[in-house]
Amino acid sequence: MKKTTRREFLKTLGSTAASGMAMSMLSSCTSVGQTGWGERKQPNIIFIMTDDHASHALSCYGSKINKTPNLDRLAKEGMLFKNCFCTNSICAPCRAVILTGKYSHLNGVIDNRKRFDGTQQTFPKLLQKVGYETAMIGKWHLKSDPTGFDYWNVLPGQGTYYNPAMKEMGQRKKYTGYTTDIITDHCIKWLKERKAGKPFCLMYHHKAPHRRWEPGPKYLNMYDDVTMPEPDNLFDDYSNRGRAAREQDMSIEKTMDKRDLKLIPPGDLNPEQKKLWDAAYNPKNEAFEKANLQGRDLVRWKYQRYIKDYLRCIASVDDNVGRLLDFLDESGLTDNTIVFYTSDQGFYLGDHGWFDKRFMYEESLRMPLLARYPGKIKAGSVNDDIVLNLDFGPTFLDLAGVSKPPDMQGSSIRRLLRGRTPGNWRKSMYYRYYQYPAVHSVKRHYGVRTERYKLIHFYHDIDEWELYDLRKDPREMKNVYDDPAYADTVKQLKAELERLRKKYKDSD
Ligand SMILES: [Ca+2]
Repeated sequence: MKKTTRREFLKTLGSTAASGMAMSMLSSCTSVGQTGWGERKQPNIIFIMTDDHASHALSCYGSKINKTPNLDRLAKEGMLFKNCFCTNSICAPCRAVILTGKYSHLNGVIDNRKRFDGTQQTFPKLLQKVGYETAMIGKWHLKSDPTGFDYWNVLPGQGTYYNPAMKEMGQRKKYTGYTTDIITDHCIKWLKERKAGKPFCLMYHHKAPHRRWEPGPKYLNMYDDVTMPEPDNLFDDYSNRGRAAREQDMSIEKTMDKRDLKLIPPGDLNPEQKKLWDAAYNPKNEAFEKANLQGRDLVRWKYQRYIKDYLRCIASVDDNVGRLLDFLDESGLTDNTIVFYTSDQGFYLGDHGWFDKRFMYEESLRMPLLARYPGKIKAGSVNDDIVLNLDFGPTFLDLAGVSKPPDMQGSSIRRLLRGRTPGNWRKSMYYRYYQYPAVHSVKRHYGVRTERYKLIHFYHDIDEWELYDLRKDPREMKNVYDDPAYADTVKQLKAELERLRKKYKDSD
């Protein structure tokens, strides 16, 4: 059956909706006084997170390069956040911020090398205390085993795209197939088998579309016949910027290696998968070898190879999110489940000539954020307030009727979800990145972003300031820090930066 047909079918069932489904819907709610919505029932929460999915690769955010019909469904039926930002644009730190509602310097995971201290307070633990059944399935990436979950089944470290090993409640098992499909299978299985009578919080976390962007068998030839539009600054020469932009090591031109570019196949394919892979990539690679490209032509080829593989991975994510949303429809869970979609941070899709993340520049600072709660969040609504990954934990707690512990630093976005932004909502955000010296050579920096401006200080082996006027220069191509016309702005932003550092207790 086609998706729309199935949904229409369920609608026509109306209140008689297969009595079993109705029962499961009722039994998955618990009365606990009032939740943040002023209701007596606690909603179920599904928190979908991907890894490195930039918002400009979602069609609901205006992507020029791909379509994401199932993710768009969440935007169409819920709210899209235009200005959701991370506080430290790299994998493990983002995850630790989300779990704790605290900045990196307080939760301890300042970079990917640190181990998460699972004994500390997290929102899943607090949800458990008020009766939620909690599960964490997919990419975890925090070194220590998950805590605060009744069930967990996670990829060790980064995990693999094919035939993944997973650690289920401490036990390692190996699976055959494509990881994006397998993680979704586990989520649907858990939803079917969870305890009746309890509201739930499910963390459904994909590895995709993280480097090395290995597409699933279904999409190995997707986009073969199209040429993707290039970003306008693919050949950025970093003039008008500082040393940090010039000295990074994350360019398509210089950093991408043969495995990234699929000139060497992935190592973990089984013979059947390898056959499909070779059939898809060998002819493309032979044509490339023959063409003997140089200079800008070579960069252009690398960009095409990279972006197509990245988007092929996203196509599988989109399919699988659709599969999960269909399951919610079929099992009568849609109406009492709030679904969030985000990515641990943004990514460069050839912008500035780069891939990867880390910088406080827009493409990696911004996270996609979609939220759907039928009848509660207005369908097709858009919010442009400054929202942070720091806010997710407090939001989930608020939705469950739990007040935020005083040491959590974010704020619940519940009122934003209702279309009523409080008058005192934040007008600026604080950012800090630490992982240097390290892979990709992005220098340490911290900064402040307001609706219009961004001030960044690069430090450690450098002492350089950058200021961008985002209204005039949304692509951040010109540092105007030394422009006398912005002297007052610099002064104000420095004061704001100090205020935020104090507020968030970042004193070093
Ligand atoms: Ca990431």
